[in-house]
Amino acid sequence: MRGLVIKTTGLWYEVKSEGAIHVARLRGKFKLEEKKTTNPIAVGDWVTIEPNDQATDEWIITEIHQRENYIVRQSPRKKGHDHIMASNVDQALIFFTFKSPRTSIGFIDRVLVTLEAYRIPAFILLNKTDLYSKEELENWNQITDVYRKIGYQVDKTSLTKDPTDLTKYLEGKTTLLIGHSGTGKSSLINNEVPEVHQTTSEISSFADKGIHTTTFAEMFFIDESTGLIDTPGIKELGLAEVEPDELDHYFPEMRVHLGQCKFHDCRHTEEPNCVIKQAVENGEIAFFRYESYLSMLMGEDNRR
Ligand SMILES: Nc1nc2c(ncn2[C@@H]2O[C@H](COP(=O)(O)OP(=O)(O)OP(=O)(O)O)[C@@H](O)[C@H]2O)c(=O)[nH]1
Ligand SMILES: [Mg+2]
Ligand SMILES: [Zn+2]
Repeated sequence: MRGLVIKTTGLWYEVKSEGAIHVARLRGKFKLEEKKTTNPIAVGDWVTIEPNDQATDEWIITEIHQRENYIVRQSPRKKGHDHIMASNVDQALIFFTFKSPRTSIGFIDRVLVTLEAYRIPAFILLNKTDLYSKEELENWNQITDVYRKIGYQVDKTSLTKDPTDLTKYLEGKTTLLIGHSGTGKSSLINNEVPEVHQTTSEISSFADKGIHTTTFAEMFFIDESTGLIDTPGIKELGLAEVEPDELDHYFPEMRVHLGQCKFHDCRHTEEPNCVIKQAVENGEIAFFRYESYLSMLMGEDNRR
C-alpha cells in the first residue's frame, strides 16, 4: 500500500494512506543502505507499507519512492552526516524575526542557498511585527525590496496579534516551515489548522541550550491539497552538498552574470574585471547579499 510519511520520530513513522494513519517501522536493511544521513526517511516521503502484525496494527515500510526534491542540512549532532529535513515540498516558508529571537540575514541567505540548490521556491515571512520599532520595520521594507527584486516572495505578519491572510501563498501546495526556535512556526500551524494544537512556548534560556518546543517534523493539512510541515527550530544551517565553486549559481542575482568575469573560475573576491563586484558597486547586487556570499565562500568549514 502506498502512503505519505507525515511524522518521523526516528524510531517509528506515521504514514497516511487512504485516509487512515498507520504507525510503521523500517526494515533494518534501509538503515545500512544510506550511511551518510541521520534519517533514512523524512516527512514528505512516499513509501510502500505492509502490515507486520495484524494484532497490533503495526506496519513495515518496505520501499521508499524516489524523491522529487528534499532539503538537507549538515547534522548538528553527527559529524559528517546530513539530516533530511523534509522531501517532496513545493516551497519553503522561512521565518524571520528581529527579536525574540533575532534572526540574522546570513541565516536567511544560507537557507535560500540550500533551497536554490534543490530548486525549491522560497517565501520569506517576517513574524512578530507587533514587537518592532519603526526603524526595524523600515529596515524590513528595504530588505523586502531586495528579496522581491531577486524573485522571492516576501510578506509580514503578527501571528498572535494581527495575522495576515496567507492563503494565496499556501493554497494547493506543500510548504516546509523553517526558522530558528521561537519564531512562530507552530503558531502558524495553530492558526491555519484549527483542529491542531501544536505546543508553542516563549523562548527562554531553554532555547539557548538547544531545546526546542517542537521536537519532530510533522505534516498537517489545511485541506486535502494544502500541507504544512512543522519542524524543530534550527540554530545554524550547515550547507550540505553545496560546493564553493557552485555557490554563485545559488544567488539568482549573480547567476544572471555568470560567465562574464575575466576569469572563468572567478570567485568574485580579489580577481580583476569581475562583473559580480561591479554589480555590487553599482548597487545592482545588494551589499548584504554579497557579504553573505563571501561568508559562505570563506567559511573555514562550509559544512557547519
Ligand atoms: N508577540 C508575538 N509573539 C508571537 C507571535 N507569533 C508567535 N509568538 C509567540 O512566540 C513564541 C514561540 O512561538 P512558536 O510557534 O512556539 O515557535 P516555533 O518556531 O514553533 O519554535 P520551535 O518549535 O521551538 O522551533 C510563542 O510564545 C508564541 O505565542 C507574534 O506575532 N507576536
Ligand atoms: Mg514549534
Ligand atoms: Zn567574478
